Amino acid sequence: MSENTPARILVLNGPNLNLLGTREPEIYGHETLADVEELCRAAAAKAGYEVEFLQSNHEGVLIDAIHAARGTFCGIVINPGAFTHTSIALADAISGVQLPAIEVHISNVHKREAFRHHSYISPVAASIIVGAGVNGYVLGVQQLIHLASR
Ligand code: CA2
Repeated sequence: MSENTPARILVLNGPNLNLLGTREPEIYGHETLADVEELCRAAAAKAGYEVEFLQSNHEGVLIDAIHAARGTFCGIVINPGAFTHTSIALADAISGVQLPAIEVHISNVHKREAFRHHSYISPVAASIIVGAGVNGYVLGVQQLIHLASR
């Protein structure tokens, strides 16, 4: 880790991900968002990193959290939910703060409806993890730590 890089990771979750584990288990699995938070904290702690974990159904709340991450976090793991496919504003926020962002999707969006195949976030993401279930968040945390350690 370089001297000035905070050992803190921001994990963001977009709309409806608060429902994780309660509906559509065939697509999103049985783990809840609280389980995901625990997985992220455990993966980060192994390398001496802390996690701040936030879910919001509101685009502006996610954008404000991204803006506030500058200087405080080494990067962002983000599952933008359906904002992935709609939000230029979220993409602009990520490119604006110049922090590495790892885009995570629990499901393999490319196996699903055509409208899920396009992401406004992917062009501004450092890495993209798709279809690995909730383990994608763990991979995202590990990838950010890898990037911060270079
Ligand atoms: O696969 C993913 O992680 C998604 O980002 C999930 C989004 C979807 O709009 C993206 O296309 C792919 C939806 C999140 C909604 O999560 C729910 C979880 C359980 C029950 C209902 C919704």
